[in-house]
Amino acid sequence: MATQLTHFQVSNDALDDGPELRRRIADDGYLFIRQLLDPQRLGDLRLHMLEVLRAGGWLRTGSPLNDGVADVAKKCAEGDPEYIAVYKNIQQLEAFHRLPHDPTIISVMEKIVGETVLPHPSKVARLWFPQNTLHTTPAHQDFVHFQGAYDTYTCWTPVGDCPLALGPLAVLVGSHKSGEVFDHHFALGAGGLAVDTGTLTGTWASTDFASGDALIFPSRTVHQALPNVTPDRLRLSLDNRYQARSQPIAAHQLLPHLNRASGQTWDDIYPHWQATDLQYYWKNLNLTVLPSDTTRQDRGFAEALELARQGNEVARPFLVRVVGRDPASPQATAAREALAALDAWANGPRHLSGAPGR
Ligand SMILES: O=C(O)CCC(=O)C(=O)O
Ligand SMILES: [Fe+2]
Repeated sequence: MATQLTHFQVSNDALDDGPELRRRIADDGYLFIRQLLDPQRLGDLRLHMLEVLRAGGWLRTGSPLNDGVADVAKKCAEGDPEYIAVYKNIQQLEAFHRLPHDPTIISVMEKIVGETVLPHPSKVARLWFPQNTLHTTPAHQDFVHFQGAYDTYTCWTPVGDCPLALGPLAVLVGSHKSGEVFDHHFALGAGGLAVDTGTLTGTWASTDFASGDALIFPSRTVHQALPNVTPDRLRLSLDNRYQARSQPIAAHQLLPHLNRASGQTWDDIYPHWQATDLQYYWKNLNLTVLPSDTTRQDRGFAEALELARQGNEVARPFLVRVVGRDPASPQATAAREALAALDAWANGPRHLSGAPGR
């Protein structure tokens, strides 16, 4: 990331002006809106989420719930089995699925896409530990993960205040403009794929977020998280996706987030809810559903294996995670072999032919 970080332009003045919102997002690749969401509603969701984290043992014993003070001994990252175990309980929260349907967000999204909007059924929370900056979300374009239509928009919002030190999202201003989906390569952090920002020009922008502030960007804007450099605070956030209902959506966006790792289905989630109006709300909408494409994810996995075989430590936490998640899977077998090769390098590269320094 460039050392220079500018502050977002605030777009509250244009909230009622669809053409102006579209012009700004087309120019800059993002919209930043202060207090789009009711902080009280987010505050309630925050407490529900923190209760789940406390039950999962993630919070420091005796600390005030709302402070979100982590027990750093429990730190884990998205995709780790310990993370998935707690995340499944977040996914069961009805308020977590309801908030992204808030009329104020829908109304802004409708102005941006110019027609009836579809909030993606897959709803996403991020629960980022402090002292875990190796796993900060790397620079990427959302299209590689969410696919479907290019005109899919992410709305990122912290659940609670998120000053720069807690690691909010940053965007590379104007990076959507080439229209390209850039090459992505294996990296740690959410999504596991990063774009090489060395080849991109532009200015990074972010800001201190207050609870209720929202960042909206289209699927080809390059963005990343800033590191959570607080000593002990968890960063909680939501990132949900929206598109015109008439546009195609990828099949995996109709399933619970991280279901491939968690095995969680909607039928596991819905029994915990009071209301039924948002259950399977997309079923009768006659959507165009595209098959999911895992080519980039498969290539990232192959790169991680290759890095380990070459003695590069960077992929170790990822490969350990793959083994821990489903030890009987073919991916776990490949990951175990690559980890054995990595251990051989670590324990005595001098004894291996072709080792560095020979
Ligand atoms: O919150 C994060 O760290 C990642 C979020 C992200 O990449 C997104 O909202 O698209
Ligand atoms: Fe993203």
